Amino acid sequence: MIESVLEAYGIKEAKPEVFGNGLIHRTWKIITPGGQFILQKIHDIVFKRPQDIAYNIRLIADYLKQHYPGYLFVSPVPSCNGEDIVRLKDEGYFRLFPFVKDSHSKDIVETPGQAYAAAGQFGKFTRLLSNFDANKLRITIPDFHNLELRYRQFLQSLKEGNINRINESKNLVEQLTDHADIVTEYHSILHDPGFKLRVMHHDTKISNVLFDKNEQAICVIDLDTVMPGYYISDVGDMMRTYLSPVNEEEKNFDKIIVREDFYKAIVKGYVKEMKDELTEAESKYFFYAGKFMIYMQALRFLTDHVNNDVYYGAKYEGHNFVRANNQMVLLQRLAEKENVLKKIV
Ligand code: GN1
Ligand code: MG
Repeated sequence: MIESVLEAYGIKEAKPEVFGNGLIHRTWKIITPGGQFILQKIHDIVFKRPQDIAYNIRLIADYLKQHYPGYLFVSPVPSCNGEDIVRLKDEGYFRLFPFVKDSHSKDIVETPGQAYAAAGQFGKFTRLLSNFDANKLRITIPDFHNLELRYRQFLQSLKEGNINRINESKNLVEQLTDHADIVTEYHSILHDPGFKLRVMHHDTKISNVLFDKNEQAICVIDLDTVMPGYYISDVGDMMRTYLSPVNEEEKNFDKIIVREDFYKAIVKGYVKEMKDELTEAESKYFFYAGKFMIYMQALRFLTDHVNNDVYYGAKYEGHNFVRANNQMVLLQRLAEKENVLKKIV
């Protein structure tokens, strides 16, 4: 399969290696005598119109090239036919990126400096696109971070999902419904004119930032979910994934802690880039951003568990249940620090 894809790019001799650990796409590093690449197979059940991803990336690439020619933006390599995305019959959609020389990504945030640098990169991305009309972008996943919908899907799964799993999840279901005020608050944001619809990345985990040899953050990658959205999505997902030294896969929940210095680093790094952009209303929602994203991820994991893991898949029995409980614990750890953390902004 990979060979036929690479043929479309005129690449003959190549050594593919499985790369990264995203939950949705499959990714390979392709080493050829002429250079290194990243090949991705787009998950076309999740992204129903892969062409829309290519369209968005092209639009943004052109805008940035015109207005900020010095900004490093990783665009797909065109195929021999000049396409940004290649479709193989019966196999699906693929795209190829250049592998940025001497770059590496990280799976865990080890220092506040890294959190600061990453937050700066995501803030900069949105800032540079602040005069670009976000509504020109195509919606690659409808309602992706619509918390009201995620909550409804969660309630729906409790009616139609796997009965045994629902019964076993009673405790967590109760905790999640107890926090439904997070959904109510989201509703008020939607109707608050102080909140601007901006170009958001929507997947700000640390592995979506490239670092160079000197550990400087150089750019953001994985632009499939770049869509119009609210800044709480990006800031919140950084909190969800940088605050704790362990991620959603951790089964020993004692290891889940919220590191204040990392919180501070996220806020500082983001604000450094976005201070002139954020409205007064938005600036009050940093802490909420963390709650919003952690809560939504807990809902999504439990919904998927109850729906027999159709979306995220599971490597072992109860995998998404562990992930959901993990995120719920993280939400509690965050809530415990509310007073301290709110002083930081
Ligand atoms: C998915 O595929 P990956 O790992 O980049 C998901 C994110 C979740 C994340 C949780 C399109 O991202 O929304 O936050 O898993 N992406 C999609 O790890 O659903
Ligand atoms: Mg992603």
